[in-house]
Amino acid sequence: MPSDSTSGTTSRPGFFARLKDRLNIGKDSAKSTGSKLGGALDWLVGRKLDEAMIDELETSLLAADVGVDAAEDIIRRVRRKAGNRSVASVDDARAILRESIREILEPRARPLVIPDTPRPFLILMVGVNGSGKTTTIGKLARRLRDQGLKVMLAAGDTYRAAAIEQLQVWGERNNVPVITQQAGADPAAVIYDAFEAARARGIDVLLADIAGRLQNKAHLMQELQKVVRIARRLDPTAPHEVMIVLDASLGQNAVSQALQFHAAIGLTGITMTKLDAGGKGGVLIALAEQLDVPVRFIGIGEQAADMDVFDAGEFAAALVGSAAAPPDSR
Ligand SMILES: Nc1nc2c(ncn2[C@@H]2O[C@H](COP(=O)(O)OP(=O)(O)OP(=O)(O)O)[C@@H](O)[C@H]2O)c(=O)[nH]1
Ligand SMILES: [Mg+2]
Repeated sequence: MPSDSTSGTTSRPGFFARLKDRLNIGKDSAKSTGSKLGGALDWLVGRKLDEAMIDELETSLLAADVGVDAAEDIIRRVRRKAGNRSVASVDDARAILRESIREILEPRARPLVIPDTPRPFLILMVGVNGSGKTTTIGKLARRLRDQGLKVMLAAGDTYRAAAIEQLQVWGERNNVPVITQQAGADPAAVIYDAFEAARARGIDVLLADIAGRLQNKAHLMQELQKVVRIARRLDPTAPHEVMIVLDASLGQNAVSQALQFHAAIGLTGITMTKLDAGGKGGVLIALAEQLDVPVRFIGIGEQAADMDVFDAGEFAAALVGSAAAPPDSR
């Protein structure tokens, strides 16, 4: 039975190659500038780092959604690595940048591990509307099921009837049960009932979908807090994972969303979606810099296979447009 997908290893070797393509910063675009981080490094070659180069690097980092604080951190690291020597080649420049980025991301690359207890292991999926929560639940359900775990879904987004149907489609597609109530039902009650059903049926992992949009943000946060409170009546250690789903194409807004949800309910994991759809990727570096919450998965499309475990080295390489191997092993 495959058991790698909650471990640190990437199950599909081609995944990060596809990410690189979709971030559109591969070799072919090496001459372009702007968000194409790797392509902005040609000017470094054969020169020592000077202030004009640092300015240019900072501009390309900001264009890739890295954010001011993280850009400064990267530049500090690049300065330290480049030192006083001149940069030998584009590969050398990329390796320096890639390593600087990897160092920042590495502490956040902690995969989701489902331990043997408690059961059911409750995962709450949170985030603003349209970020990809329901899709991520579908992808994760398939992944966990493929590991041999018994999975159940709870349709806690009762705000729209279509949200319940969307979850049912994912359930049918992956052959996992979905607990629903009618639209307008209390989400905390849906999740409470689903938790009891999951316990009775010997389910390993219960994935709970929750609305991303309510009358206002305060109301949304109150609803989430209520869900947590009610779940704890059945298991004081629940929820066992509070995963925020963030749309990478929102850039720095994704970071402020994460900070707000973290302050309101306490996050234990992050999934970043839509890195294929306008998300520039640098936002993950800004997140890593500002929030000590593990990045679990990244999404590069709408299908079940379009999600994989986050890997700091592979991601940094895709972002910079270089091979992931260390320079001395090439
Ligand atoms: N391109 C791309 N599209 C994605 C990705 N993840 C989700 N989507 C699409 O984004 C749209 C919104 O996804 P949902 O999963 O419905 O988002 P949600 O957070 O559940 O939204 P609400 O239920 O409205 O709060 C859908 O059309 C998904 O197919 C991704 O990684 N890449
Ligand atoms: Mg949804």
